This record gives sequence, structure tokens and C-alpha cells, in this order.
Amino acid sequence: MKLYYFETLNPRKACAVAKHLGSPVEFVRIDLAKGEHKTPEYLAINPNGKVPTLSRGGMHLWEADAIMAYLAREARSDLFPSDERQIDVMRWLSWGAQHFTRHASTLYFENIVKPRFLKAAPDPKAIEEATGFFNQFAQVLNDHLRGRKYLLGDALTIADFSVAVVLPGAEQANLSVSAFPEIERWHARLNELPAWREPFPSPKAAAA
Ligand SMILES: N[C@@H](CCC(=O)N[C@@H](CS)C(=O)NCC(=O)O)C(=O)O
Repeated sequence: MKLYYFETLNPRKACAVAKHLGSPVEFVRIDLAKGEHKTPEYLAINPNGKVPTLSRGGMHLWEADAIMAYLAREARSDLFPSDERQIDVMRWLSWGAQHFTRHASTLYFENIVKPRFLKAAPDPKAIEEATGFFNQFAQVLNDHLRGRKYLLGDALTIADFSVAVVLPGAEQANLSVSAFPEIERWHARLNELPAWREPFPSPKAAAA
């Protein structure tokens, strides 16, 4: 299996789960800065021209959440439970994509990507709107996490890897995480996992 990635948010989830599970994947770095995700070869396996992608033989799976679920199922891991808890995992994956990660991503874009990579000024209106929504949904997450180790309770799942993906760069993106102590506590727990702290292969290993 090949896992195509770059050191950005969505591949982070897939790489972290692959590392955490010890999945037998070959990590293949796709340099977005060099446009390697827009080559005909890469578009043939992911027509969206985005990372990550998991390839196995003729199967090409895109969407980081689906890749995490695939890897967990392959490893027969409860990271993606096969009982009724799967519904709850789906709930949090959907909530993350539609609400929490969505508005956090706007703040990543405005506060990091635009000034650093596009040499463009952040849009104050977009920042104000995204900050309002981010805080609204962060409060929901904070309240939910009270009394729970992870999103589903005692068991770590791919939902944690997915929803928390915006937290490692929260400070640079100006996400007001410090106002939400339960989120901070949860993230500190995730930071105990080596694969969460270091999700990507070292540049040396990737080049080998
Ligand atoms: N919904 C996709 C989003 C993938 C995505 O947006 N990847 C970004 C990196 S985090 C990307 O490849 N961007 C390059 C581009 O859009 O040109 C997923 O969850 O995998």
C-alpha cells in the first residue's frame, strides 16, 4: 500500500493513524509546493488533485477520513469500531468536516497560508466570521469532552484523530483554544501518542 501525503492538515490524520497502527504502508511524499499533486500521474489516482491518497493495487482511496477507516479496518482495530459506536464516529467525522475543522481551516488559510505562501493580506471579515463560528463549535466540543477521555468516552477512535487535526497548529492559526480547557486537556492526552506528535515520516526516511 502506498500513502501519498504532504505535511499538511488532511494527510496528517491519515499518516498519524497509519503510524499509530503500524500499517504496512509506503509513505510517498507529494510536494504541493512543486505542484506534484497536479501531474497527470497523480491526477489519475486522485482526480481532485489533493492529498492524501491511499493506493493498493488498482484501488485508489481518497479522503483522509475514509483512509483512516480503511487502515483501522485492515488492522482489525477498534479505532474504527464495527458495532453501534461506528455511528458516533460518523457523527463526529461529519461534525468536524462541516463545522469545527471547516472554520478552523478558514483561520489557517487567512492567518498562515495567505501571508506566508500567497504573499496576500488576511481578510479581516473572513477572520471575524470564522472566529465566531469556531468559538461556537469549540464550546460544543469543550462541553462534550467534560468527563470523557476521548470523543467516544474511554476508547480512542479515528474521530479523535480527525476532529483534533487542527489543534497542533492552533497558535499560529490564531485559534482561541486556550479558552477551552477540556479541549486543551484532550489534546494533551493525544500528545502522549508518539504517532500524533510525529505523524509524518522523517524527510530522510521518505527520501530513501
Ligand atoms: N477532503 C479532502 C481534503 C484534502 C485536501 O484539501 N488536501 C489539501 C492538503 S491539506 C491539498 O491537497 N491541497 C492542495 C490543493 O488543493 O491544491 C480530505 O479530507 O482528504
